[in-house]
Amino acid sequence: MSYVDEIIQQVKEKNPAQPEFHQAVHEVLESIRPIVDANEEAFRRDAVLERLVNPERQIIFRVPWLDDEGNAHVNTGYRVQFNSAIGPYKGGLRLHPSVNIGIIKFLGFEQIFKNSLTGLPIGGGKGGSDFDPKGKSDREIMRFCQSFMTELCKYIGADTDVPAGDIGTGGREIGYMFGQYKRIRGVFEGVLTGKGLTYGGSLARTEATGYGLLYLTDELLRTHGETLKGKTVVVSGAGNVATYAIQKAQQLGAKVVTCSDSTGWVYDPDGIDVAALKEIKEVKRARLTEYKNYRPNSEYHEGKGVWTVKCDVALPCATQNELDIEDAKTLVANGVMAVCEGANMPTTEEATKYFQDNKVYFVPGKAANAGGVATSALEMSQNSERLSWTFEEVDSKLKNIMENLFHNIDEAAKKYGFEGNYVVGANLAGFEKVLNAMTAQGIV
Ligand code: NDP
Ligand code: 2IT
Repeated sequence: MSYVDEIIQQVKEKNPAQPEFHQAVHEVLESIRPIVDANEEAFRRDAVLERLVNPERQIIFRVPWLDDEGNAHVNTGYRVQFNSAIGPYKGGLRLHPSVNIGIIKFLGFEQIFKNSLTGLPIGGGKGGSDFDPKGKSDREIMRFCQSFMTELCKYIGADTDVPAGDIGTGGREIGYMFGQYKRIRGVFEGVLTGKGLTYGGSLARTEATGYGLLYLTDELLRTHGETLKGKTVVVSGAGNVATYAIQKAQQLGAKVVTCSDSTGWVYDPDGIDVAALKEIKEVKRARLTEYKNYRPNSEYHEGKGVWTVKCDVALPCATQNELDIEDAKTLVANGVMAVCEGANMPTTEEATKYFQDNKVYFVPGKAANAGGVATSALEMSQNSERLSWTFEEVDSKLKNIMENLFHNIDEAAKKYGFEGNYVVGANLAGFEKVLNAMTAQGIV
């Protein structure tokens, strides 16, 4: 059995009931076969793949907190410090009832290669909790965040591990966590990114993942002689990534006709009203059912359905495996030209292959959504030099990073004989740098 196949099997055996982690490992290891096969003996001797798929450290802890009635609740907290070959661990914190160790490991594993692709010095990590922020009061959120950080603060720091936001963790949660870190550790340092602007946050970090996704999508289309102007775009999600993806797509001349949350989806034939979306989601923290009150011409549907809408470009920006083979078939039948992932692993492996077989340009999340973490790294730089850059400065750096990133994965795909396969290109380019750093640092 080849080394790659052996490790894929080993990961499944040693990590049972972690299907998302298996999926992420499978996709990456399949892609890097050309490098592994060419170096099989040396890689086996140095256990390169075993070291790649086993996190450096996994921290699991109890998070007790009190609700507004004084009742105690217990959630589980996680931080997986996956790989620090190229820099301090970096990656978000997810707060969602579906969180478990397998989900955090899949996200942490993806983060290694994503962070490598940004070209910035950040290693891979991820964390979170099975806490459900929905329906909680502001004080309950604060008490949860404080309890979570009371334990997590022992393991993180500006030069060791720098968490940030992800699903369920936005500016409010980062603020409460930062306050508790500072209080316990007694240091004001850039230990988290996505901070508020009055205490070390970076301009454009809030917008960065969505904007970056569109800078990359625009560059992809231009490379193929197209632009976003006049294109119909379908977006899923209604959170941080989706909101700013919609905004930038509109600025670039596209018409975005959908968004969604976990209960339903909106079709707005006149184009999504971003101001209304922000008010519903960021201010009222309400459901998308409210959207119709702002836009009487729009439709609200229960359940899943954005992928049934005819479009040129599809941008999944909600969660993992939200776009399956049936969705892919519908999108292809409706003439989709490009699919770029704003979320992490939103497309199943079967659906991904279907897009590629049908000549749809497909860019995986670890490349397409890297603008968020890249801008987090820019926030770290600003914190280190105790300066703040202007919005334009950060935004232009972000644009540059995304354009370079796209050409790097395009080149890597060509170099190894997989022209146009951006999944393979992203995994190979991301892996090359991590491998180089791991090799130079010895067996650690
Ligand atoms: P938010 O919490 O701001 O928004 C998430 C959105 O996705 C919400 O509309 C939510 O609906 C929906 N959603 C979440 N889980 C599910 C589910 N299980 N089924 C259906 N819908 C769901 O998160 P973000 O926008 O920050 O993150 C979205 C995706 O982007 C995630 O995959 C994240 O890992 C990825 N990402 C985020 C980055 C960032 O900087 N924030 C950077 C790179 C990637 P509801 O409100 O009803 O739950
Ligand atoms: O998935 C991701 O890249 C994020 N949630 C952002 C991580 C970060 O450290 O900004």
